[in-house]
Amino acid sequence: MKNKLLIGCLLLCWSIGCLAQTRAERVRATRVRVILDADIDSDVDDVQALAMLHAYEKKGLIRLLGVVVTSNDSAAAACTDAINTFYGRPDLPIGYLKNQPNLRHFSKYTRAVAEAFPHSLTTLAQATESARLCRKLLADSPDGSVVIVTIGHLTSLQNLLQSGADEFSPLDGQALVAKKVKKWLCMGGQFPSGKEANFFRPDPQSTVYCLDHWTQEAVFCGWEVGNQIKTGGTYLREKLPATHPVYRAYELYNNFVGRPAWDQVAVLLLDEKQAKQSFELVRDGHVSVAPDGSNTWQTGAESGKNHAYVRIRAGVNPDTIARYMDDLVIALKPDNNPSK
Ligand SMILES: [Ca+2]
Repeated sequence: MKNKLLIGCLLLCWSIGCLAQTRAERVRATRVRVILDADIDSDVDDVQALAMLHAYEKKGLIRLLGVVVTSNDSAAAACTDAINTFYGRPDLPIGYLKNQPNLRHFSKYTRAVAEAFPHSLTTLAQATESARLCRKLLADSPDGSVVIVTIGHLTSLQNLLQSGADEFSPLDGQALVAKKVKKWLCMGGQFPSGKEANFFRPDPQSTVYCLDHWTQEAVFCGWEVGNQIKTGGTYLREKLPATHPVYRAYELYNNFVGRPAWDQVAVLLLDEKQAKQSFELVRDGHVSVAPDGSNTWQTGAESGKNHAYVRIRAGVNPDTIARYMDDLVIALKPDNNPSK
């Protein structure tokens, strides 16, 4: 009798454990899946943007599938791996825009961060070609489940759209994106018109191509939005330990003078509640890009495009948004229990 009771208890515990596990798996499966495409090199906002993504993953808002590094800085991929490893994601896939003729080291912080924090990606040969990694991550995802966040120039995204069928999917890049991607969040352009670096440097043709061939929803975070939001100043210096990669990156970049949060705006949009408090979306037109990378918001005309651009909501103090961004990074404790 005692044995039967014991077996019954064990079966009950096992069932409860299975139910809990199934619920956890369901929650993980329904999180927005995110691919970040960043140019972690000449500016430091990419670093905080990546840290915010790790924070959102720990909060259960997203599932970070991988990071594409669209940069010609030779230490950018290693720096990315070091940050991912710091946040308990040493195996997070990293893609790299390969075969760049002008590969060199020029960033103020990438090599130093890579040298100071453990990581396993030590040569670029270990990184997957960026478009190939995106194809694999998209093919492995449910339909309409992925958000691509670009916070650098658009060469890798163009390569994805131009890619052909492979062992991951029989679909070409444009069809694969149309099937798997829900939305593109893009730090790029200036609104309602202007000329911004991600769109014109070094590859404006890729911007024109991506805008022409993108069929899903696209939300643009223009230069003028992040330019009002300054993070990475003395507040971050006082709150983070000096042994933190975000601390080191901002210290090396400009010693905590503060820096506009251009890239972080695109990441913040993943937190719908916070995004609604901070921003509004203008949807009365579409983005058009000239061959030199300058852009204009065309209102009214029927374009068939599902575009929007971001504005700071009236009455919202940009410093409040900056504090939210810094606090996300400050509150995020590194651990070795990744939420995969
Ligand atoms: Ca960037």
